[in-house]
Amino acid sequence: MAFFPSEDNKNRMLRTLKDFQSGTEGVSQINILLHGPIGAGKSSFINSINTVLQGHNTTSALADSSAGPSQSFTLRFKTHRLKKAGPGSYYPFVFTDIMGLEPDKSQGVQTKDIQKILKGHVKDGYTFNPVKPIDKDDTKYYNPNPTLKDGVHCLVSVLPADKISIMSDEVIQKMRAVREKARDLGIPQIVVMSMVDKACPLVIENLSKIYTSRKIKEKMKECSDKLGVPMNCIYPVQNYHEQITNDLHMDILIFMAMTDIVRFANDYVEDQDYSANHAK
Ligand SMILES: Nc1nc2c(ncn2[C@@H]2O[C@H](COP(=O)(O)OP(=O)(O)OP(=O)(O)O)[C@@H](O)[C@H]2O)c(=O)[nH]1
Ligand SMILES: [Mg+2]
Repeated sequence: MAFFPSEDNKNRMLRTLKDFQSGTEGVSQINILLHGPIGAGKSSFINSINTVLQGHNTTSALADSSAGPSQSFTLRFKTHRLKKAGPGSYYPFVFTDIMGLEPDKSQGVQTKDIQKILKGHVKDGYTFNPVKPIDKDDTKYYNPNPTLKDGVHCLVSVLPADKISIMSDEVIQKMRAVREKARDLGIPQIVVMSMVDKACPLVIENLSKIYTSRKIKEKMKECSDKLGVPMNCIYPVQNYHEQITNDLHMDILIFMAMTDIVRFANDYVEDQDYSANHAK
């Protein structure tokens, strides 16, 4: 890897994110959707981005440590904006952290709901009904005519490195179905592989070992095979969850994922906008 994890590199990525602005008319913010199994670290990833941008620990997306392993904490379709310095100022990207995907049909968000979210049909604040997807009759939360600004601009699949091997086929199938839908719509996607600290004993002691750890490579390969994505779309991270102070390597890994998410999403929005304007 030609990349060298230094403060300089970190600050460069921080600057890129701080300066980012959507250049597309009518689309003032980038919509990022996180999906993945229950407890994969989706909420923690949003908190971690907030932490690296602020430079100190935060808890905006409310990662929950008390929820049991089979009960998803995030039930509502809620978008999270990240605060910038200055009153009322926010970063021009928003995250939606949806309820975890469950193998059992009666639990977790339905694939059909996610497909509607991708297209921008579902409005902020909707509460998922695990036994019934949203439909047109829901006048409060269903948007029948979404435009580019309403849809998802990047799909982020979150997989926990320590549990990839034991994930059920049903969950993998659900994730693949969502990914395929996103692909059909041309939406860019990346995979965030969380919990790297739990997957490799060398990394637990010293996160800088992540760049050379064979175990982490193996786990990335497993993600790649199971979800059918190339290795270069997989970003290993350790989320902030109990650390009080910022760590250079944690920051760098989170920034590497985030700068690419924003870049891919922005390219997608520009391309869609260009195609729409030239089809007229
Ligand atoms: N060791 C470690 N723990 C993590 C990491 N990321 C998240 N956690 C912990 O894992 C648990 C689940 O994380 P969440 O962020 O709530 O997971 P989620 O995907 O939002 O879960 P649901 O909303 O229930 O689907 C929490 O107790 C987190 O503190 C990580 O990278 N390493
Ligand atoms: Mg959550």
